[in-house]
Amino acid sequence: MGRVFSGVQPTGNIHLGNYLGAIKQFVDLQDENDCIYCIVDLHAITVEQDPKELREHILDVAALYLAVGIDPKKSIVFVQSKVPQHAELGWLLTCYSYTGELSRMTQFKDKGKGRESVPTGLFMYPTLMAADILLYDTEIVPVGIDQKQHIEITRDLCNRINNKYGEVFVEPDGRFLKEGAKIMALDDPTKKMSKSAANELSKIGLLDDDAKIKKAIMKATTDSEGIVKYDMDNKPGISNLINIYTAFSDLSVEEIEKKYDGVGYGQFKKDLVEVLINGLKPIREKFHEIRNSDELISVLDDGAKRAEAIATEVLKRAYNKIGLGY
Ligand code: AQP
Repeated sequence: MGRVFSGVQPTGNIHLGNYLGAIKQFVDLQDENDCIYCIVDLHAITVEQDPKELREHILDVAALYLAVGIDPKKSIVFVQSKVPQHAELGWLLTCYSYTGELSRMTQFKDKGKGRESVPTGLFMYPTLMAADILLYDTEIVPVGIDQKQHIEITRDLCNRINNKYGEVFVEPDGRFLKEGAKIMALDDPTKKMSKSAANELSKIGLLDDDAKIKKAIMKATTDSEGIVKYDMDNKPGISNLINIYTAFSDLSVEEIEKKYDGVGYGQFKKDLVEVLINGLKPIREKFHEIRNSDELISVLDDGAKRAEAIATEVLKRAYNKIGLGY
């Protein structure tokens, strides 16, 4: 049994990458561990957000957490901005971080690309993420492989402070799924699937309707070979689709290759559409049941209370060791 923490930004329709890379693990971990799952709205404002949409997206992510199977009786589910200790510890960690290491973060470089000046919040994203994790004495952080660098800087900050002041924080570790952990954009399989991508057909949201799922898969970029074979380096498009197929069916990669040997991409894609529609339908139905219920708000209120109780103790420990306050 270990302490698990992770979060998702309420920045849009949660897609297959968020689900298969991260959220599916959240559900798997909750029976054996002490899990805390957050909707990280303070992270969302590192890029521009419409206030009304942001509020909607916060509740959407919360409802999706429950719809995919996170059980609030087993796990704490809450919204980051409801627990002020995240921002407090974020500031503290900022004081122990260096501009050099923060400027090497690929997410910062990607999101700031081509801009003369970027919001400071985008630059300090990793120290707030480190605070989210360290605030709960977290041992395991289930995230997509794209977050590896952020986990490393969290560990560095943890060790830097522990080496200076004694045992302040628990050192966390990332939990990444190996095979197929990163789901790529459907229109360009060299880029990761992303909520903020402009092309709607680059992604499939867990709440997308059947017609959109069909259109995105049928138009997904593959190659001209027509051979259903897993080879991420040379055939990233079809390999990405195989990853999605295997995650939503009982078939292994080898079984899928065998099933479509000599058949071509057309039938493969048609079957994948069916597999996805069947896999996402129950999630969508559950989501609509929960989304506007009072139950959702009471789960979040209760989660924030339970999270704050833990966060208060850890922050107090950090302040005492560092000599803050009196
Ligand atoms: N394409 C992906 N494949 C696998 N895992 C992914 N994750 C994101 N994209 C993929 C994982 O989903 C979790 C939640 O992500 P997030 O919302 O905190 O931020 P993100 O990584 O920045 O996700 P997006 O979709 O790309 O959002 P935007 O466009 O808003 O920045 C994380 O564990 C992440 O690893």
